[in-house]
Amino acid sequence: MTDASFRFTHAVTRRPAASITRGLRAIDIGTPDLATMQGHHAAYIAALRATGATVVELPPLDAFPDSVFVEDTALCLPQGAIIMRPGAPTRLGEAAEMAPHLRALYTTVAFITGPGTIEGGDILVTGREILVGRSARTDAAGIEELRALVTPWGHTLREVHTPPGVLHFKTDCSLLDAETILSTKRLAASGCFDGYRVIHTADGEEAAANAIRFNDTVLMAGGFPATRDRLTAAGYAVTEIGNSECAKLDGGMSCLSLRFTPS
Ligand code: CIR
Repeated sequence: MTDASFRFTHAVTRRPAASITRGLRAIDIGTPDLATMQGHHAAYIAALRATGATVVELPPLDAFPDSVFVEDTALCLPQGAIIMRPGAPTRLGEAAEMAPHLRALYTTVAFITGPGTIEGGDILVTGREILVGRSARTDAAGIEELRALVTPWGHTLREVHTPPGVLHFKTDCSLLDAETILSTKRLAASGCFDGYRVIHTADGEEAAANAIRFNDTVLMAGGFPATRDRLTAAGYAVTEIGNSECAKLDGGMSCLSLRFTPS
């Protein structure tokens, strides 16, 4: 068991672009407001920095409306970084934009070359394994290409399923410590976390499931008091961050950063 699943020296983020108003969304519940999102994004970065980590802020990429959601472009492991191959055609180019920044920080950078697709939002690294949810964005070929890369690095990859109608596996779950998962009841019911300690999101607060454990704090979206109280009662230090604008694009806490300790 290792703390490497939630202790990090670095995070990479990208500022939201003005084109965020054209970001992908499953259901249109309103257009995100750039200024409000910038404020939330700044608070998010401040919370990461408050843990002592180095946080890289990349400039906005107007050509890619969803590029603030950097998590989907790479998987960062202690042994190296792997550039993903997003399943959303409008997001494919974001991966190549991320590669040079990770090359500057990592000795080893590998690539998912296709034809399969895989996005970081479908990947949960725990203290003992890598869980990958098959979804509308992540297919069997993408998962197998990732498996071939991480197995020689000593990781065990387990394929699981993202609930129907849910964008990414991690839309519905987060790692709280090496052995503890925050999950919606609908996802945990699949049995994919059997053997872990699971804390459920409160009923009606399923959107709180996408949180991140980053060093000594758990960043979670504001507005979910019952789930927040469960986490604090379980002993976690919680930082709440506004997420109203990212939520309009199906984004949450994990999507906004790549978190790692480079090797
Ligand atoms: C998308 O549909 O790709 C973006 N609007 C949201 C991506 C959220 N990313 C994540 O959960 N890792």
